[in-house]
Amino acid sequence: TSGSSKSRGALIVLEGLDRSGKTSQSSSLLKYLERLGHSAELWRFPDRSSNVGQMISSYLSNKSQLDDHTIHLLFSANRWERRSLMETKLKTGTTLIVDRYSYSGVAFSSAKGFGVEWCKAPEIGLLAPDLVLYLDIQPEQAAGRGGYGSERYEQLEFQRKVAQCYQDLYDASWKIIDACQPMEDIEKQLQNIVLDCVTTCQKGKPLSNLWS
Ligand code: NYM
Repeated sequence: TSGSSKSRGALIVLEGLDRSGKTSQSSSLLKYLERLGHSAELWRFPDRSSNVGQMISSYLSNKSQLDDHTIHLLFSANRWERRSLMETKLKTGTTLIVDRYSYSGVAFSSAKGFGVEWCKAPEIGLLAPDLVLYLDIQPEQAAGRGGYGSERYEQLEFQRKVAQCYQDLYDASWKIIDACQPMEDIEKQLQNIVLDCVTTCQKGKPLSNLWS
């Protein structure tokens, strides 16, 4: 029941191409859950605040070069260094809205040509999300949204490959949301799905690990 100290929080992940609206929708979801009185936090990966995160950040802004395998493993390490805190938060009843997770790791690296199984391997044992929300947008439309910044990967040709890799990762449990609808419509759809998930987790759905 709501308010029970034993009920756990939900692990909710937003995925999508660059400029698909994940970041705005994540903050909007956080406010929504807080308005309803839920304990919730907004997380994002890469988490640029750690030492590993700073290496990633410097790579993304083209201030450093790294071997493609190395950066893949750093993204994964950046999730591993938050795993235990993530579990504690969830078990103590805080819902986490997470802007990008292992699926970004796999989609962006397999878009470089790595095998999906190789990409997934370092993610095995991280917490499995209770819900994956995919903000679906055509790469061309995303590119037209105020343009990409100067970060690595923010190029149409590459985003097309990433879109294909995301498609290869989809399973029936993902909620695919058309990211080209008016923002308020997207918000409403996400709110309904998320509330449902939060309730299911409160009722005792067990936590599990990737990659199943
Ligand atoms: N990215 C993100 C990866 O390549 N692998 C990962 O594991 C994660 C979490 O980093 N273009 C890429 C996707 C983005 C970039 O993300 C930075 P953001 O959401 O722009 O900070």
